[in-house]
Amino acid sequence: MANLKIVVGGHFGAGKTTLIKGISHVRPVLTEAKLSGLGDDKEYYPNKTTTTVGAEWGKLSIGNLALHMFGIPGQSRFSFIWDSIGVGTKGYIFLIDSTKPELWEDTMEQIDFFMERHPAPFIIAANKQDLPDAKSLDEIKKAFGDYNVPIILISALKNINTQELIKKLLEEMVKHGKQTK
Ligand SMILES: Nc1nc2c(ncn2[C@@H]2O[C@H](COP(=O)(O)OP(=O)(O)OP(=O)(O)O)[C@@H](O)[C@H]2O)c(=O)[nH]1
Ligand SMILES: [Mg+2]
Repeated sequence: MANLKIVVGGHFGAGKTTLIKGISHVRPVLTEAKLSGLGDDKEYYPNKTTTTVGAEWGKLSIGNLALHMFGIPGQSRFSFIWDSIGVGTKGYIFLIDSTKPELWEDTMEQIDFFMERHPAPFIIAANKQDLPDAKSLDEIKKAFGDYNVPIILISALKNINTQELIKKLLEEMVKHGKQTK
C-alpha cells in the first residue's frame, strides 16, 4: 500500500471540510470550532457558525493507493500552521466557492504560498456549482487560467463530480512524475 499525502486548500468557506467529509472512506478527523467573530470573514458567510482551526484528515483507498487528505484552516489568521501541513505533500486540491469571486484571491495567495514552500502538482476545484449564481467555467478560467492546471466543477455538498476530481488529481500527479523522471 502506497501512502500519499494530499492537501485540500482554499479560501474561508470554500468547502474544504465538506469535501473531506463527503469523500473520505473512513470517519474523518475534523477540527471545527465555533466562529469567534474575529476578523471580518463573517460578512461573507453570515450563516456560517463554525470554522476549521487545525489540520483535518480523511482517507481514500484506491487500488493499492491510500490517499491521506489533509484539510487546512481557511482563515489566514491560522496560516502559521499551513507551512507544517504542506511538508511531504504529493498533490493539492485548491477549492473556490464558485459564487464568491471576491474571495478567489485568497485561494490564489494560498496556491502561491504552497508552491513556493512545498511544490507539488495541483488542480482547482470550483465548488458549489449546485447553486444558481455559480460562475461558469469560462469566468473561472479568466481568473485561474494562468496557472495552466485543470479546473474541475464540483459540488462537495451534493457529491457531484468529486470522483472525477480525484481522478484528475491522480492524472496530474502521474503526468508530473513522468516529467520529473
Ligand atoms: N450549496 C453548497 N454549499 C456548500 C458546498 N460545499 C460546502 N458548502 C457549504 O458552505 C459552507 C462552508 O463549508 P465548509 O466545508 O465549512 O468550508 P471550509 O472551506 O471548510 O471553511 P473554513 O474551514 O472555515 O475555511 C457550509 O455551510 C457548507 O455546507 C456545495 O457544494 N454546495
Ligand atoms: Mg473547514
